[in-house]
Amino acid sequence: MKENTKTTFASVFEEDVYKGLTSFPKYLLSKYFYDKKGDKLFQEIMNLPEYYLTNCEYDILDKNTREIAHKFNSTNGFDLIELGAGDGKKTKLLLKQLINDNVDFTYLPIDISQNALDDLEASLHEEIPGLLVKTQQGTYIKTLEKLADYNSRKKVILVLGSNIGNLLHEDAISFLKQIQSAMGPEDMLFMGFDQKKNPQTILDAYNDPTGVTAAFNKNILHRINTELKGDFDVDSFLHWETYDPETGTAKSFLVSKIPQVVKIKSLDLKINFDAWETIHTEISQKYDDAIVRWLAKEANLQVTSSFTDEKEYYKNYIFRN
Ligand code: AVI
Repeated sequence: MKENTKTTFASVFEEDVYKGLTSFPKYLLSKYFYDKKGDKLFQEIMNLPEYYLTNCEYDILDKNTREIAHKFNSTNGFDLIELGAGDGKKTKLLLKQLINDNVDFTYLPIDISQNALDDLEASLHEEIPGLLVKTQQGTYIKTLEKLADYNSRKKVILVLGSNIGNLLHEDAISFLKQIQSAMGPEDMLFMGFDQKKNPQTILDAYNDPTGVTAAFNKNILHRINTELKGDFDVDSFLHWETYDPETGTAKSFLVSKIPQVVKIKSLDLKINFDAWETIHTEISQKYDDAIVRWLAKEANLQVTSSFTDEKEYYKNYIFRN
């Protein structure tokens, strides 16, 4: 097998894995956590007591449903567009309020997973009769391009779960800019940002004692084994989390406990690992008002209001043009 010479790839996944594992230091992209097993593990993470993000955001939406629904409403009705809708548990709080208030709106949940959308649509029909739903399957980027077409009436764009935290600031700004360019003067962006807090609380959220987060992180190696014919000995890697309270950046790593050589057949690649060498797999950025305002300014957006939970662990901000 040759080393580091491949230039043609059968898929973007192949290319990204090749690039990441032939770089120094090694890395893999966190978007590849999410195959069927990864989706399931992430659902489990969201139910962990240590993973406070989900409960905090649920509380924020639960305690402020009326006020938020009121801010979203407009005389000519609106389209509520959710990027990365998932199971919609938190959004249902808002949807129920809007239906109870007889508001004229259509819910457009967007997700990469058609399965997730089908399940969501079925549960919405059952739980919230009368709700107008138009699901859209696709990546954020592709769908954002389409968003500009929904120009007939006010758009409210929802991005929950602090998903933006998995992007470096530079990429977060590009993401916000893309949303901004699809927004008219009446439109709103409602987005969740996990906040800086006691570093131990953050470390615990990403390093649960039951090992679900470790399994989630290691799932990327299982994916390489099954999809790219790799031979990672997954148990010889350690899940490791760091948090830098100065930058607010939590980072996940997989650390090789032994010196080893891993082969990936589909990539015609052999990768050498020294003992304790790392693969960086994810960032989960934590924010404060100053960082959020800076990101907004860079993307030509303005923060017009925000909502937080009792402990101020998490915040949802409303942005406008
Ligand atoms: C999806 N995303 C916001 C999660 C996070 O908190 O960064 C993914 C995750 N990684 C480990 N635990 C949860």
